[in-house]
Amino acid sequence: MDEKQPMIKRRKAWNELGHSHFLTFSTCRRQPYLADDRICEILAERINRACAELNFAVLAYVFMPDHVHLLVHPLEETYSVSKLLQAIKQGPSRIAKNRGWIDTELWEPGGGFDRNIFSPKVRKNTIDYIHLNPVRKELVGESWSYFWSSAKWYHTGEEGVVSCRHFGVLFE
Ligand code: NI
Repeated sequence: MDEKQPMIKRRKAWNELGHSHFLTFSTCRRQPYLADDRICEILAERINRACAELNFAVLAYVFMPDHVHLLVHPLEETYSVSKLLQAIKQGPSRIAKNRGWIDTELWEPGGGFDRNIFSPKVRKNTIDYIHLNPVRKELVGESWSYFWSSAKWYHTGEEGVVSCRHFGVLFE
């Protein structure tokens, strides 16, 4: 997360066709729970499933050890970001606790942040921002060598753990 990035609390955001949503949510007390690949795998699977069921496309994502950035685009006029977040977050938390991988909740209480994105330029900048997270934290030298992100897919076309889509019209 970058405090300089202006964000709107989720309850103040609104749903509107044509907007992408830049979602950010953190682990409980910013514990590095997502350094555990087992939890990341479950999270990726839940994102794929929730987006398919609720008709969202993922434009970009990164799983950092203590937070997640997800840029999604609703494919239907009526949609609920809070339902999407619930569908994404509940399962991994329950499973990680049941299996004894973590001893608190997985996620920080509250919805995190949801920023509406209107313009192609901001959408593109947001994708770059997401992909550069692991570089800024010096986890990797190049964004596309980070496993838990869509940077590699953007760079090489090789499918990552979360299925992403590109819509040219959103960037024109
Ligand atoms: Ni971040």
